Amino acid sequence: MGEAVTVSVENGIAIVTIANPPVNALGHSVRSGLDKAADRIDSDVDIRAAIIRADGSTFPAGADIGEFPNVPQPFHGDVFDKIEALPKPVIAAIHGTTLGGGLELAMACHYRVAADDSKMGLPEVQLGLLPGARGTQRLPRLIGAEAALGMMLSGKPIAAKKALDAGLVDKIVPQAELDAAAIEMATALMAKDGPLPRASQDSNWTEKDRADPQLFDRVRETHGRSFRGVIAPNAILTCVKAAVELPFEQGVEVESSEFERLLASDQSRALIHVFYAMRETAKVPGIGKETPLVDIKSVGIIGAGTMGGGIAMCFANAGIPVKLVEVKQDALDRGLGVIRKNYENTAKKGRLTDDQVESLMDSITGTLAMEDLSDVDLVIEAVFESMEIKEKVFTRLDAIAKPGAILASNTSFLDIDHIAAMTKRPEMVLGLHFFSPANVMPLLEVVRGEKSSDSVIATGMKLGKTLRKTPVLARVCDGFIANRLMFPYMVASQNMLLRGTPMQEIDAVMRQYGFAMGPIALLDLIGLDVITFPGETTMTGELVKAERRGQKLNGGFYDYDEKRRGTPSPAALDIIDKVRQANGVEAAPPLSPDEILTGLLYPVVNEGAKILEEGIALRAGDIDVTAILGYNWPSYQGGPMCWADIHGLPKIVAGLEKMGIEPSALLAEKAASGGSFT
Ligand code: 3H9
Repeated sequence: MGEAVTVSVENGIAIVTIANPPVNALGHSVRSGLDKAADRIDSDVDIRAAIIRADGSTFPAGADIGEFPNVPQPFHGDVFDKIEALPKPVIAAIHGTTLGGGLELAMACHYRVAADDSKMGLPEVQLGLLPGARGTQRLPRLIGAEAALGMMLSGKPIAAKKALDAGLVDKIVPQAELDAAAIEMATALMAKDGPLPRASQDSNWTEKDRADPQLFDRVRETHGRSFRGVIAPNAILTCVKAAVELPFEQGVEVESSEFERLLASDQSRALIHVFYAMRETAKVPGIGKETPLVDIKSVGIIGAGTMGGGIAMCFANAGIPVKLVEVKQDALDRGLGVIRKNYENTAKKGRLTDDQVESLMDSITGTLAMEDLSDVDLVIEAVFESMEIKEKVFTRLDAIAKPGAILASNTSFLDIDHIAAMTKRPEMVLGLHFFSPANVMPLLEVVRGEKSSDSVIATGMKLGKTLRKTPVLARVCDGFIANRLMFPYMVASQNMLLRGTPMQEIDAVMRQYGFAMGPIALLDLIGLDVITFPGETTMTGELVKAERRGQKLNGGFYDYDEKRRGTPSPAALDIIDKVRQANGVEAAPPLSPDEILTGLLYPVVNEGAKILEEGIALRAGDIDVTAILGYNWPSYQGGPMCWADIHGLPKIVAGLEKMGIEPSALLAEKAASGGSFT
């Protein structure tokens, strides 16, 4: 491996090149290299200007996250300050995705020239952090506190053109001309005398911002949602206030202490875990670049209901033509109608043109003949969840599909191995479990049957990426990872309700934890009929019998007003009471918020441990990702397994035992040995 930072001098210009693949993260070697380069630029009389650039796909995409939670040394901010203090002009030549510490480095340079297709951002908030290398102090001075807060609170990058308009960069040029443009700029600057522009000393914006007393209230209002549950946004606000009100050096002190506080927090530990876990799911031991893939150029989908239709949209969106099969014309028409309506709604919001809607619809062909699937590369079955029906579908499909075609089921809990056994090609069968609505939800569970080939699994995982979803590999079991994991949560919440804890209290505790809605409201949203078998005498079964199907029809546990705000339904409370009596359950005093939280979450952690122990999931991080992407588990809690580690495994084992639930062997072992899941 070469040096992470090299310096060459040509015609009085020092060209400082960063080379630290894959994203030129500002790890120790890069920071030390930049520190030495700054010393050389300062002391070498032959150097009259400098350019900082990067090899590879991007200017640094940030600090090296792997060094956290330690405070890295030498500290980024100190190195950047040294660069800004240089008496010779320093130009940052920016390309790719210049993020976090990378943008902070660029802001410490005196000038910035950027490739016109590059992006710049400060995504630290997504890691539970803030831009801790003077970013909260330099950005408000360059583009104003309001725009700076917009970037820091959303964490979203902006395009080069917008950066130019905002005053964040001085010039944009086509990527191919970037180096030449930087050299041209340096040459012109060498001939010029006068003070260098230093962001830390720029007071234009701070003076304006000080004269705008409503600024921070306005920002709080505009970005209200970003503040929910998380601590980093308030810390960012504190730092930017300091940037507006205090001299740079004092602002830096505020930033450093806030950064270190966040770095030591559970939230950043959880979010950094999620960052790595999201990227790790795609890695499957034994499957690599050499594993042959099946080329998926066309797809068949059986069933044009909610799931089938949503899956068809995923493929159409990815530019892969779809044949959509139904048994009856009216069901097919209905399915295609729903798809069209979804696309038209997107067009109404301005996110598709009318022509795009037509061309997407053209890529989905409806048919009543399964025989039409004889030439597609992949078939996904999305029919009613009955093994009897699936047996018939797969037996027939096997006879129709061409040799080498992959046959997948979208079942959410049925046995993939049993389904595969209906065919003469079990090695070509797998589960592709989408979450509803399939065109929106970002998770894809790829379910590996006993006989699924490596090539089929590799193709399934790749498909996740093609469809812009995060693929997670699961083995066969009832409910795979996400649904199996959350089943105890749903059961526990209903037991609490049955024993007399009010529904609104159960839901409030879980909202407080960070879920968008609590488990009881979630049941109403999913639809009580969807989760209940006909004739069931459970609470949900009795509610369905009373024609209460949830939000969509007559309310469920809650009654809903026209704004979909729920209040506990007296009719539902009556039904709960009857079910309680019929089952001989005694009402107990309502549980405390802590008892609700642990009563709902400990069983999930226990199930997660079993999923891991049985090899259903490859790693604890995969379980966390399925919970976050499939069930909107708050990412700042890290998912159930990371949360368990932070919360304390011995406490969870003791709590489970008190509830009369046997802790899984893996959980008990980890708790006893001081181990952790993540
Ligand atoms: C920060 O800067 C704090 C400072 O304010 C203050 C300091 C005091 N570090 O995503 P990909 C790895 S906080 C270490 O698949 P893409 C990644 O894990 C940082 N590793 O590629 C993966 O490894 P592997 C603020 C990193 O092309 C590989 O690179 N910056 C980092 O889809 C490829 O990543 C961010 O939060 C990193 N900073 O997307 C930016 N970044 O191959 C985070 C990536 O072993 N990064 N890796 O799985 C990104 O958003 C995307 O990676 C990026 C490329 C858009 C750059």
